[in-house]
Amino acid sequence: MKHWIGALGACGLAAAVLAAPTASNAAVRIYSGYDTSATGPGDKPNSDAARAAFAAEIAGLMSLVNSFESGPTGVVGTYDVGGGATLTSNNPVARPLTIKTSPYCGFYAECGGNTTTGGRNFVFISSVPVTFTFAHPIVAFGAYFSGGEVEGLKLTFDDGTERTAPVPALKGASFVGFTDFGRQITSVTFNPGRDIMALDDVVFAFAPTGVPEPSAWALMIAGFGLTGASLRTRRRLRLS
Ligand SMILES: [Ca+2]
Ligand SMILES: [Ca+2]
Repeated sequence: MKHWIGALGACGLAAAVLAAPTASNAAVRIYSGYDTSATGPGDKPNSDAARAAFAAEIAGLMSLVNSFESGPTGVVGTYDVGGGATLTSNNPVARPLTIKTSPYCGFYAECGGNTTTGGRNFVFISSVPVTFTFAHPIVAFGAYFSGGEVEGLKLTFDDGTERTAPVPALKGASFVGFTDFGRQITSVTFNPGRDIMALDDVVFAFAPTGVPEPSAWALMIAGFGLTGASLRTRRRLRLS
């Protein structure tokens, strides 16, 4: 879901944008956790712990979450992720981008690739890479992946470098995220190899210099604010 907020959240985010990353963070860091026997969105503690650690590191930056619950489903071609970000298939003719709805039990241990508590939708990935393109550069990216049977998850950045997260072959659920505060990242490609998988609950944080001009904030910030509130709520829920 792309979130809408009130004025309070917007104020908090406007302040948060001013917080620059620290020098100690200027390196690639990968966060990953996996749960081989995940049975549903609420049954993936290792993945959730990885996401919590990732969320804590980007807490000072403007960020956005999309759980694919409020957009179109079925074959969608290009998906508007929000914040100037889009998601497309690298082979849109043979394997156009498709949003599926759980339950879909063909390839996922949890009987559906949705990892959103209370949600149903997820990105279906079948043997063709998918690419996120960011009009406003990002410095952090993460998502839940389900049904993976390839050894390691490969993420390619816009400069051609590739990161492989140490996630083993499994059919359960995993979270993979990275921060790279030293670069401006304008695209991230996820290559599933020959696998059929799912992707859901993507989260990314904008580079401070990539944030839109203040004049555009009034239009854009409404989509960002509850993201932070949502992350804080999740953390509170985990602590309780
Ligand atoms: Ca979802
Ligand atoms: Ca699979």
